[in-house]
Amino acid sequence: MKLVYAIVRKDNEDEVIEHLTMEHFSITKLATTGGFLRKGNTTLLIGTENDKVDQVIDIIKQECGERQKITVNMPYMSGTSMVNYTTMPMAVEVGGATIFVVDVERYEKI
Ligand code: 2BA
Repeated sequence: MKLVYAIVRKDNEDEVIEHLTMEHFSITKLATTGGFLRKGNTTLLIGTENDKVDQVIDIIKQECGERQKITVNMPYMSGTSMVNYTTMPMAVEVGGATIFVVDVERYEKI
């Protein structure tokens, strides 16, 4: 058995959850925040048999779309004599999903 952690954009969560549910996968949805952009994203936990992991990843790929570059204004501190916060435009890739697959040592429903 495997546990799939999929970090997806909020924009895509409904489609991913709907598609996975239709294919009879069980999901737990967590509201999470990306450490870099400090924006809300969604982490899905999907426990499944080893031979179904590829199907889960295919569904996530279908529903999350391509990665694309966006420009964000990142705050940074400039100046030495006094604290002066300003912003700096930076290209960041968003879209798609970040997926971790881990082994499940034990699985029980009590
Ligand atoms: P965030 O941490 O908010 O990152 C958003 C996007 O910013 C990332 O997209 C990446 O393109 C860029 N980015 C992240 N850290 C960066 C850095 N130190 N320098 C420059 N650019 C950086 P994704 O890679 O698609 O990640 C989307 C979200 O997935 C992340 O949101 C984070 O919540 C999670 N994530 C990605 N990789 C992870 C990892 N190795 N471990 C844990 N969570 C991860």
